[in-house]
Amino acid sequence: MERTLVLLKPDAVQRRLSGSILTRFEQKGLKIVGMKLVQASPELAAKHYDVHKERPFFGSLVSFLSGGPTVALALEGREAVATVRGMIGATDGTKASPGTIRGDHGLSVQNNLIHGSDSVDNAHLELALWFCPNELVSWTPVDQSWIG
Ligand code: D4T
Repeated sequence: MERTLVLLKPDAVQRRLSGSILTRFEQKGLKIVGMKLVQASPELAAKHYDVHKERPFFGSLVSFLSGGPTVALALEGREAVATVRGMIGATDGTKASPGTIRGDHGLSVQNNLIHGSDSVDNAHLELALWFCPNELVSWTPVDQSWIG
């Protein structure tokens, strides 16, 4: 079982899409093991996007992610990292396939609604950045054996 970090970014929250996006993950069979509403500080947003700190869009990206509330999710399941990335779709909403979250809901590159960790190693780092260990809950859904 893998765990991955998902962020419903401020545009998803502002556009009242949090519930419908979360429903997709629940219906897929992914298990919520952490969930909270966070007003990210610019410092947290900058740490999250540290890999992009030399890029020209970094300042604007940090302002965007710290510009409103974000829903932080820790999701668990088999191949959770790749599964979530597939459900999210390409970075640019105009390139994201129909049926993906970005493909169904946006045209923007920066305001692209959602983040999902891109590797198991990054998932570990990002979960530690957004959640304290005691905020993650290990539990067994009653239908687990039917989900796989
Ligand atoms: P995240 O990290 O938010 O899940 O997005 P992706 O994994 O799909 O894309 P990314 O790391 O390449 O980009 C991170 C973040 O930067 C924004 N962005 C990206 C932007 O504002 N301008 C740009 O030109 C690019 C490439 C969008 C997502």
